[in-house]
Amino acid sequence: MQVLPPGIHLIPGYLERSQQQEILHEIREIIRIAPLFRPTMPRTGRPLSVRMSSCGELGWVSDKQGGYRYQHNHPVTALAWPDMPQSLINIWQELSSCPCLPQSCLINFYDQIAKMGLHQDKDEEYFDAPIISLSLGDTCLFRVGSKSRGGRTTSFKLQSGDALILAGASRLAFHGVDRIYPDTSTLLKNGGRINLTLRRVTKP
Ligand code: MD3
Ligand code: FE
Repeated sequence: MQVLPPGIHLIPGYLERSQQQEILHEIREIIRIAPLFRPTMPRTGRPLSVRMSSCGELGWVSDKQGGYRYQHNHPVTALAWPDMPQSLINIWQELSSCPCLPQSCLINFYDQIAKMGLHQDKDEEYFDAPIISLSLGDTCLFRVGSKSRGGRTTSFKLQSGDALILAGASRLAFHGVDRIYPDTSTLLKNGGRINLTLRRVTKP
């Protein structure tokens, strides 16, 4: 059993296989309306290896000109983001211990070679609510550190169906995804990993 930094709670196997399949079906419907896009880094314009979409009232986007931000519309189609499925709202209410509603579900898609460098999630204007993360598909190696860059880090695997709660002292910790382990799940027919992060963005 691994000791996680304060405020991080891992619930291995939180979602049963049938629930994972139901959520995956809902995410596929969302992506049909709001296709995965590849965000680019502020200033450099360098593309991320992760492709993204969102549902809920706000979605996270990034590009060379505008930088990291939440906005009401998809950056390519300009349509409003699809509604957040009730199944995800229910999970937020079960795990978040926050009376507020989630405003955004960021959908990250990793192919076999995608990764995400160490970063902080600080584009929200409200940090009192936790972030709830759900993993679907191939296993990844996840890494979390402290609020300052360069501190000690802890690594652990996230598997399909796992839930992670990021609250309190860990809410502003540096974190990233070092690698995807190919062919470790049969949930996604073409492999890869989907991570969903449920978020409160504005002050309730
Ligand atoms: C720890 N996603 O979307 S989820 C992100 O697996 C992001 O796709 C990763 O980092 C992924 O911003 C990690 C778990 C996670 C999410 C937010 C955190 C861990 C966190 C915020 C603070 C500390
Ligand atoms: Fe993050």
